[in-house]
Amino acid sequence: MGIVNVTPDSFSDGGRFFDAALALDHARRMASDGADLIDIGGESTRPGAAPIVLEEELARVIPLAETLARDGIAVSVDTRKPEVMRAAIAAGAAMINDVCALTVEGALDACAASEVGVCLMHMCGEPRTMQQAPSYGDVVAEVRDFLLARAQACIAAGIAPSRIVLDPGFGFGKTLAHNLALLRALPDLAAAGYPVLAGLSRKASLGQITGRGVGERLPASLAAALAAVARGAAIVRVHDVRATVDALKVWLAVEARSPMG
Ligand code: 7PJ
Repeated sequence: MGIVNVTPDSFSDGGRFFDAALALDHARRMASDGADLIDIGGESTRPGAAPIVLEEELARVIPLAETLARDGIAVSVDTRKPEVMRAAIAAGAAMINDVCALTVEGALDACAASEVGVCLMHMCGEPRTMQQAPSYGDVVAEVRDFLLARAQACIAAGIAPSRIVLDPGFGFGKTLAHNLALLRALPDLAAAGYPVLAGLSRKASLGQITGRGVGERLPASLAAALAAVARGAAIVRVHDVRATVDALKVWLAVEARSPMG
C-alpha cells in the first residue's frame, strides 16, 4: 500500500503532494512501481495534528480517488468521517482505512451499505494528544481485544469477515517499547484469521532506534517492512514503494514464496 498524503501538514512529506497534479503523478508512479493499493489521506493524523472540516477533506481526497479508480488503480481512503467514506465509496474506492476503526457514529453503516474492504486500526486516545503518555497493562492483549471487538461490530453491521483488515496502529498512542511488543506479537494478531496491515514507514520509533530524521529513515523503514511481513503482515503501508517492493521481492525469493503467497 503506497501512501499519498494530500495534506499541507503531514509529518513526513508535509505539503509536498498538496498540489493535486503532483499527488496524481505520485500515486500513478507508486502504482507502476508495484503498489497494489494507493492510500489517500486528506486529514493528517500525525501526533499533534488538528482536525479539518468536512468540505476541505472531501475536496482534497475525492477527485484524486475518482481519477485513480477510473484508471483501474485500487484506492484506499484514509478517513474517520462517514460522509467522506460514502463519497469515497461512490468514487470507486476499494477500501476504507479508518484510524478510528469505524467507531464514529454512522461509519459502520456507511461501509456496510457497500462492498468495500475496511481497515480497522487501533489508536489509544486521539491524534492531538495520543503521544503524551501512552500507557497499557498488556499492550498486545488490549490491542488485539479491541480489534477483534471492532471486527465483531463490523460483522454485526453486515460487513462480511472477508472484507476486514486489522492494524495494530504503530505510533498511535504507543511508545517505542509498545510498538516493538506489537511487532513481535504480529503472528498472534495474524492468527485471528484476518489480514494484518502494518504501517511503520518513516515513523518516530524508527527515528528513536536509528537516530535519523524523518527524511533519512528509508533503510529503517525497509527493515521494519520486512520484519512485519516475516511476522505475518499481509499489507505494508509505505511511502517508498519501489524500494519496499525490491526488498520484499528478495525476501520472498529467499522464502520461495510467490508475491501474494
Ligand atoms: C497509519 C495509517 C497506520 C493505517 C497513518 C503515518 C501516520 N493508517 N495512517 N495504519 N498511519 N491503517 O503515515 O505515519 O499505521 S498516518
